[in-house]
Amino acid sequence: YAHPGQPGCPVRFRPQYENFVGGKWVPPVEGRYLDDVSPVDGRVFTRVPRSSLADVELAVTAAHDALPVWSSTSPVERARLLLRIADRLESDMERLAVAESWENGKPIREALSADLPLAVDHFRYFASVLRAQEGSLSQLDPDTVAYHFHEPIGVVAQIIPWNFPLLLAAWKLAPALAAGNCAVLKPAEQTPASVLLFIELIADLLPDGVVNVVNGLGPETGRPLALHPRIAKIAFTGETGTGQEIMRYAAENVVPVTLELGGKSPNVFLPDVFADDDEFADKAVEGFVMFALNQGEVCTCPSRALVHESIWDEFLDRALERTRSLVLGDPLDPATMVGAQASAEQLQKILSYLEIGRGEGADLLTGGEQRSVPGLEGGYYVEPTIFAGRNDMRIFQEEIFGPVVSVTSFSDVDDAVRIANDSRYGLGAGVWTRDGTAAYRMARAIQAGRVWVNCYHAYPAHAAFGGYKQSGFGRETHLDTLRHYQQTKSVLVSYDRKPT
Ligand code: TXE
Repeated sequence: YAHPGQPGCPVRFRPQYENFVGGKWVPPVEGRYLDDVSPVDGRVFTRVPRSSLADVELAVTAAHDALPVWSSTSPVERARLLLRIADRLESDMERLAVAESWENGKPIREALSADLPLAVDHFRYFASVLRAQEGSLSQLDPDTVAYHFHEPIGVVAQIIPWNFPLLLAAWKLAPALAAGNCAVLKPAEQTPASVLLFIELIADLLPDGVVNVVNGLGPETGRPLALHPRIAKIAFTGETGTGQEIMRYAAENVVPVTLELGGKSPNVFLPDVFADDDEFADKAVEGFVMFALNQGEVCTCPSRALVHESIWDEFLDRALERTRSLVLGDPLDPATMVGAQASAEQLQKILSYLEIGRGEGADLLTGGEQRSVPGLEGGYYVEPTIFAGRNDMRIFQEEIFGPVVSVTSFSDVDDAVRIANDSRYGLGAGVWTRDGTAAYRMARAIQAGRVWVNCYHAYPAHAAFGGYKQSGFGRETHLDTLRHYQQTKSVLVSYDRKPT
């Protein structure tokens, strides 16, 4: 693929974007903008509003203006809109994938095969669950019933990070709209443009004010949005520390929150991985190198690998060989498997953890350095890195959010569960074995919202996703999500003719 600005590239970014408020593109009230830098080459390629409370105010008002009509549309009508959004997105996947790759640094092969198709399916999934959802009725005595209705919650604030800009916009918007809410979405300041291209693509389908987008920094735009007294719910994905702040804001207005936060997910390899089936062994090694998917900038990154002591040497030999064969380079080259880290700050954070790992005595088995890609010298590239060490080291306990895996060994299933659970986080986990009993025991004992058995990094709609412990709460990509965007109204009716 050509880079934006080069002949043949399907994406042309505007030099400047605006907020999307009440169905219109609206400049920021204070007239300030932020540069948007591509991590591929470290250069500014567009700019977006640096919004303030005044912009948030406009967006929340526009959403409230749209709410009475939108919240009373029929499920059929809302489902139809979601399906049209999905079709529109699908018809322009290549352009959006290139935009996302350029802005976030992820390999185009991943954007095309995962981010975009999953986003499309997400809208279709929520169109379906909406149509299938029913209320309920309780008969309290022969003459008294309680009807339960799922009502929209109102205007929702949705704050998303930069690692999966389009997919996470879909994860947030699809259930919110399905449930009959209006949304004010704040993209991450590092990756607003791909979300804005998506909104531009579907703008004519959306009734004015149903979806609004305000751009800007967390404290200047996200904070006033989350603190706004007319917001009825906050959905947030990002760092655990920011999630704690969001809960404090929500407490001000007593509104519900769903949080999808950080992780330090264990990926456990049992002794039978190399038993006799080479295909399975290859699959397990592929599962190990998933730590480099999306450059490790995934909340469920399998950043701790737990390898049974009996297979330690053989497993690491194969894992090292496979890791060294990962192709790092220009994200828009379809051969690239590891692209650029999303921002200069993230690059610095990862490099500092490479130093921390060395400093605390972990064995650096491969990688460990920043890389320069010819022709893209300003970009942010880091070698896939494997450390061996102990679970009490910082590189095993803290979220690095880069292509870095920390490996340790275990003696039996109980030991593996103990190590896996020795973490403040509980988002994802992987278990690799042909032993069904061991897999079941481990999957049930590991404190994580999603355990993959003999697979990893699959995020289909129709399987609930979310955290235990400090990885947050609430579930996405599932019918459960619809419930987070609804209130239950019970109408208790007496049909008794006798006077009470
Ligand atoms: O996250 P933030 P950052 C982790 C990862 C990464 C670290 C920092 O370890 O290195 O977090 O990334 C908005 N009020 N994850 O700083 O700050 C912000 O503008 C309201 C894990 O980018 O949480 C952005 O839109 N909003 C994670 C969003 O919150 C605020 C994905 C996320 O930014 C705010 C990303 C505030 N006070 C990073 N401060 C995951 N779980 O996938 C910031 N924001």
